[in-house]
Amino acid sequence: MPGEALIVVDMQRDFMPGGALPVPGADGIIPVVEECIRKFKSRGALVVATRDWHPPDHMSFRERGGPWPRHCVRGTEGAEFVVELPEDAIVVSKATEPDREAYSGFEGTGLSGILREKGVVRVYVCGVATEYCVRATALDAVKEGFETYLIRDAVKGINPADEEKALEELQSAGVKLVDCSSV
Ligand code: VGL
Ligand code: ZN
Repeated sequence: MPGEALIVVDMQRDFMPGGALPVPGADGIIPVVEECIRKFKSRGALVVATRDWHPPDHMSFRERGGPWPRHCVRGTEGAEFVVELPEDAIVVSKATEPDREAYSGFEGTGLSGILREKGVVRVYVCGVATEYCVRATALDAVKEGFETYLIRDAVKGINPADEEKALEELQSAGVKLVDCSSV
């Protein structure tokens, strides 16, 4: 429906099993995410895909004292999308500056302006990782005033306990949980 956007968070090779920063089982949600994309596309919703798009010397990498192995370096194979996206999908690159981390797709990307300009009032979030970039993106969506849904069977976390905690926090913040089959 017009007024709706699906936000697909960081479905990139490095976050899949075998990648540089694997989210266990994340390849299992690929078909579900693709089904969501088809559904939303066919009902005229906007499809947004965020991507982690780091410079080679990003501050979040271990060699700079950060918490993560080097991942999703811009232009590399590891940063490529693993889901089929519609031609008119809006691609949002985040955490593109060496000295700044950004987990949220809204952070430093202009995404909220883009969505408002297109008349979006309701967003559905899916992708990885639930307790990092999905969490931050959904929380910012609420803060920006969008009616926010999280597609429970189309997200995956790194750590199950942290994922569960994030889902509870999101619900307290007003995010509603749905399944791909019920949207
Ligand atoms: C992410 C850790 C580091 C994510 C990105 O997409 O959730 N997690 N960079
Ligand atoms: Zn990252």
